[in-house]
Formats: sequence, structure tokens, C-alpha cells
Amino acid sequence: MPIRTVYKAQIDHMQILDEDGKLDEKLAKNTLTDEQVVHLYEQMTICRTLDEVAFKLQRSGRMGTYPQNKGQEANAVGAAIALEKGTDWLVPCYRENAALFMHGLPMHYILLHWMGDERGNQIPDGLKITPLSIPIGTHMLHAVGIAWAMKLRKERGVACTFFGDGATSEGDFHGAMNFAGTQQVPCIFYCQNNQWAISVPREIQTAGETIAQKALGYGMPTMQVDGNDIFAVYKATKDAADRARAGGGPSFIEAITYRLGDHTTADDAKRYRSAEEVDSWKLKDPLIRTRKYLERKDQWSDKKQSELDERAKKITAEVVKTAEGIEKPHTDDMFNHLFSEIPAELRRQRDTLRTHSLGQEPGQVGLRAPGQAEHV
Ligand SMILES: Cc1ncc(C[n+]2csc(CCOP(=O)(O)OP(=O)(O)O)c2C)c(N)n1
Ligand SMILES: [Mg+2]
Repeated sequence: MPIRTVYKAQIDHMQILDEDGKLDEKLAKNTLTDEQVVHLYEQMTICRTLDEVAFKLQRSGRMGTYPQNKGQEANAVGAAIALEKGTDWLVPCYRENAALFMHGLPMHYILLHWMGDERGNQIPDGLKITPLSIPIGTHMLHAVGIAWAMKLRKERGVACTFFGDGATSEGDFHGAMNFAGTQQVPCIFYCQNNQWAISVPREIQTAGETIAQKALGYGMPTMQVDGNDIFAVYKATKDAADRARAGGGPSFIEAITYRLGDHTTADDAKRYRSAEEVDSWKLKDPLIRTRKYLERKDQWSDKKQSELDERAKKITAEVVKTAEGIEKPHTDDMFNHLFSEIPAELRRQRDTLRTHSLGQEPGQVGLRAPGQAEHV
């Protein structure tokens, strides 16, 4: 019996808008209108302004650790506009702020989250968004579960989960991909390959030439896109969503991008990556590229830019005011959201906290007066 080839594969890379803001007209057909591009440019700018504000809040001790989205915004906005708000689920990691805002999450929730206030994770009813996943990769399983449920209920929705290059080395990632493939669930696996997992470079994250090829092992359509190109991100996500809605199962997208900031405010990326590398990626910045495109098409001006910058400043100042102005949480809140019926031991702890200061300031918030209404 001669040797025969039983499987052949290739991974395509798609770029539609190049670094100079030039468009591949053929590939761009039926993608984004100029009006939509302006909208996405505004969303990216507002998101980046919030990033800068959050960074300063952390540095001045008003917020905990914060992971900047800077440089990766095209992924979030391009995918978000390709998905249906209120129908499709977003299952995020922590570098997709703009997608969450576009699907309805009030911006101050993100600040509350990083200020360590759990109310930032209580997504308002009606929004199809799960809380940020700080454990790397665990949320892809949740996305597959949501997608499976939608399939069983014959709903039209798709679940799109975002994660990094590092997450694709986790066991949970492979479990999620395998199950999604065998059950053909309507799930989009969106990998933001930003070249680094904290200080671990992409080259040693996996021995494979691409991350996209990992999906071949799970029988999924897969491709690479330029993740700093809103057109390519939009097209890849829209095609994957259309396929999923038509019963075609899951898809994988590897988006090539770069985080221009440190991993988080607790990191100093200068210790492990060169200034030349960062500079080379600054030239590929999605905001610069999108603005160049709009200028080419006579859709943008310095005047519009300064109006937008002013608007972004105002919006984010208001967001900070809302986040910092929220009433302090009550100690009861620590017990209120985990169990429908609180176990006896936790009830005892909760009740003790109401009547004893436990070595803390007796005047602290949380010492509820006897007889005051209980939450549970
Ligand atoms: C299960 C788990 N292991 C380790 C960590 C610590 N950790 C936080 S971020 C990170 C790197 C993630 O890299 P990547 O998936 O590429 O995402 P990026 O931060 O680059 O967007 C690690 C190891 C964690 N949060 N969760
Ligand atoms: Mg990464």
C-alpha cells in the first residue's frame, strides 16, 4: 500500500487596509461604509482615552492594576460591529473594552472592576456580556457552553470569545475547542495574538508557525488576519458569524496585533522587549491607519479630530466621576451573590460582621443597625 496524503492544510492571512491607510477595494466590497469607519474610529479613540485616564488613576493610587488595550483596539471594534448587539454573546478576557462598550456595557463598569469593586462584574440585565475573565483561558469553556445552549434552544445567537496568544497553551483552551468542534456549536474563537504573554514571546509560546493552525486539529475553519485592520477584523468575524448562524459550527480567528503598553500597570515591558520592536509596531497603530484612510477619503480633518479629542475627554471625565462617586459597598455584599440560600456558616459570618467590628473601625460602612432589612 503506497503512502497517500490524508490531510493537507494551509493558513491564509488577510489584510484589507494597509499601514498607509490604502484599501484593497476588492476585498473591502460589502464590508464597512465610511459612516461605520468614522464610528469605529471614534470608538477606538474614546477607548484609548479611557486607557490613558485609567493608567493615570492607577499611578495616582485611585485604582488597582490595569491592563491597557492600547494598540489592539481594532480587534474589539471590528469584531463588535460584525456581531449583533443583544443577540450575540461577548465572552471577554480583559483587552476588549471597546467591544463591551459597543454592546452596551456602561464604561464605568470597567473602572469599577479594576478598582476592585465587584459591582463592576455585575453586568446589567439584558446585556449579552460575561464578566472579564482574569484566569487565563477558563472563559472559553463558558463561551462554548453558552453557544451550545443557544444551539439546543435553536436561537440565532453566536458566542464570541476573546483571548490572547498565551491562552492557547492552556488545557481549557483545548477542551473548549474540542467540544465546540464535535458539537458544532455557534462559537467564534477570537485570538488576539499580541506577540507576548507578559514576558513570554510568541516564538516560545508554541513551536507551530501560526496559532491559527491549532484549530485544524479540531476541524474548524481558521485563518489569520491583520488585527490592526478594522476591515479585515470585521470581514473575518462577520463571515464566521454568518457561518455559525447557518449551522456551520465554530471558527477560529488569529488576529496579529501588538500591545503598545506594558502587560499591566504592574509590569515594565522595557525589561524584556526592545524599543525598536515597539517603534516598529507604532507604525502599525490601528488609530493612525484608520485616520489615514478617512483622510484619503476626505472624511476627516484636524477640526474633527480636536472635536473628538474634546468629546473623549469629557466622556471619560464623566465616567471617572461616576465610578468614584458610587456609594461604598456594604459588608453584606460579600455574601449576597454566591448562593441563593446562604449556608449556615456564611450566615453566621455575615451576621457577626453586622454587629461586631472584628477589629476594624467600629464606624466603618457595613455595621447595619439591628432590625434593618436583610438582603437574603
Ligand atoms: C490560569 C492563569 N494562569 C496564569 C495567570 C497569570 N497571567 C495573567 S496574564 C498572563 C499572560 C496572558 O497572555 P495572553 O494570553 O497572551 O494575553 P495578553 O495579556 O497578552 O492579552 C498570565 C500568565 C492567570 N491570570 N491565569
Ligand atoms: Mg498575548
